[in-house]
Amino acid sequence: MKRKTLTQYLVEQQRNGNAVTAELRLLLETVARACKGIGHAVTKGALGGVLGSLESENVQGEVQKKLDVLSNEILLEANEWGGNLMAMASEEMETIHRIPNEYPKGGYLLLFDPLDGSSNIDVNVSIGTIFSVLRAPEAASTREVEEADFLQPGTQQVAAGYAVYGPQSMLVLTVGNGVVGFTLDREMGTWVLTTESMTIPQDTSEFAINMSNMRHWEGPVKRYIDDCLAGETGPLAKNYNMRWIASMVADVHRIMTRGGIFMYPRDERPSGKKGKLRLMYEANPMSFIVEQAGGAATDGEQRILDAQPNALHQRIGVVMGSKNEVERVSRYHMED
Ligand code: P6P
Repeated sequence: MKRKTLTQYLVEQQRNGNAVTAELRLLLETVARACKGIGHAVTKGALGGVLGSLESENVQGEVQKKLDVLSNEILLEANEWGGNLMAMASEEMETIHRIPNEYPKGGYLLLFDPLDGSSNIDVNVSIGTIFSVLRAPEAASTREVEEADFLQPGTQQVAAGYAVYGPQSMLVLTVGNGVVGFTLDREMGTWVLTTESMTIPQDTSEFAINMSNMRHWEGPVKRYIDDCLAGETGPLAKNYNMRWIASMVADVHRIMTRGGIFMYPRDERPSGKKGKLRLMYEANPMSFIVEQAGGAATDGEQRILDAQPNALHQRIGVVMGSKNEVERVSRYHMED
């Protein structure tokens, strides 16, 4: 059976009159090509001299890994000249990156976490790239694009995706018409369609959370996890399993594949009041993908995609995955 390539899928979406314009198709093909480049650097590991940390810190105050910076550069260089973007924003850059004047500009804004799960790079555990596409506001075509132009709710995304660099390299994408999964054919260097329609089971018995933060959680989260741990004799009347890879892309990809609930809730620490994960280039793209696959994504109570951003690098609590389980967690918050 001849499988479709990413280009064939995007051309079909363009012909079906979905939100995919020729400009968006070219943008997504460019991002996918850049993810191949990042995956290649990741796979080389020590042979590529790219493991380990730099002396520098990113805007989040996190020590930057060599691959963080390299991945960011790969995405910037790949997307600067294409003519489909007004600007880019990245976890690794404090301010937005405007398209240099020597290049043509286009109608989209690209946001990304170039290499999510960096703490796993040096220990050979799956990591990934997360990206989100917004339309640039009309007004930005007659003036210089500003950070405020990026501060759109997640419902405004026209596309979102992630690449996961694991035993297979996979690209998972939505353009608002369901979720598709591509596997990298390394011999041909092609993203090949391997899952026509990714859907998340509505129910689950598997939760993902960093248990070492338990003493900092708010009451509803503590009660929910306690009830999960109580198993079949407890109020939820079923035994739960637990996973935590500490790489959002890998944890969410597992949930996209077999269901589950991923939680990085806000907590009672001063540093945790807003949560750990970033809204614009982690929570929003992953929420768009999860919802398009029939799942749900909240900050524990409110739908993430409805959140009105007020800062490019703002954080948010994240609870996402199997719809009925996410709604269960919301009920724990309502009881509070
Ligand atoms: P912790 C990786 O640094 C990340 O941003 C997500 O990919 C991941 O889910 C989370 O942080 C892991 O955080 O506190 O468990 O190391």
